[in-house]
Amino acid sequence: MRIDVLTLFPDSFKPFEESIISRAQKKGVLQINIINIRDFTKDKHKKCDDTPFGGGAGMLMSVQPVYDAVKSVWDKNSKVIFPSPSGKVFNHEKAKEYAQQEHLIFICGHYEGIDQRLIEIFDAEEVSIGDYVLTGGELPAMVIIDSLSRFVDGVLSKESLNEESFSNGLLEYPQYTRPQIFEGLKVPEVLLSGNHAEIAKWRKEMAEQKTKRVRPDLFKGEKGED
Ligand code: 6GU
Repeated sequence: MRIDVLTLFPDSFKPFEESIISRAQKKGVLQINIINIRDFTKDKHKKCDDTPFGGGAGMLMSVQPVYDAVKSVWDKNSKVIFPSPSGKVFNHEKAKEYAQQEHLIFICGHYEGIDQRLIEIFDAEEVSIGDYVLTGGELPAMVIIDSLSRFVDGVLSKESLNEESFSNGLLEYPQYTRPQIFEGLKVPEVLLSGNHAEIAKWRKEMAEQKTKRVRPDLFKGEKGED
C-alpha cells in the first residue's frame, strides 16, 4: 500500500523510522512518503497561511499550496483523508477499511484548518481520533496510519490480529510472563496448567469481565445476542 502524507511539519513523522512501521517499509509492503506542503507554495515569502473570510480568530492554510500538493500525488484510485476534530470518529472498523485501499493521501491541517472547497474537490473524508482537540493533524494522521498498517498484508502475523482488543468485540485478557512470582504476586494457576481448553475459557471470562467493567458500552454479551 502507498500512503502520501502532506504536511507543513515533515519532521513530525520521524516515529515511522522506528519499529514495525519501519520494518514494513523496508519489506516493501508499505510505502509512506512525507511531502512538505511548503515546497508547493508560489508565495515569494513561502507563506502557507491566510485569513478566513468572514473574520474570526486564527488562520487557515492557504488553498493553492495544499491543492498543488494533493494534485502532485492524486490519481483516480486515491482516497483522500483529512484528519479533523469535526470528522466521524475513527475506530477499528475504519482502520480495516482504509487498509484495503491501494493509495491513501493524508492532508495534515494546521492553524484553524483548510478551505472547505479542498474537501469537496478531492472528496476528502474528515476523520477525528476522539473528542478532544489537538494542535494539528500530524499526530492524528500518525495514529490512523499506525492503526491501519496493522491490517495491511505482511505487516503483522495473523495471530497477533486475532487475539487483540476489539477483534472479537472485547478488550484483551490480562497477560503474564516470567517469573511465576513477582513482588509476591502469583501468575494465575490455570495459565501454568498446560490445559489449553481451560486457558481459553479463563481468557474469555477475563476479557468479558474487563470489558463489562471498563467499557460497558462495548459489551453486548455472547456473539449473536445483542
Ligand atoms: Cl483528527 N485533529 C485535531 N486537530 N484534533 C483532533 C483530531 C484531529 N481528532 C481529535 N482531536
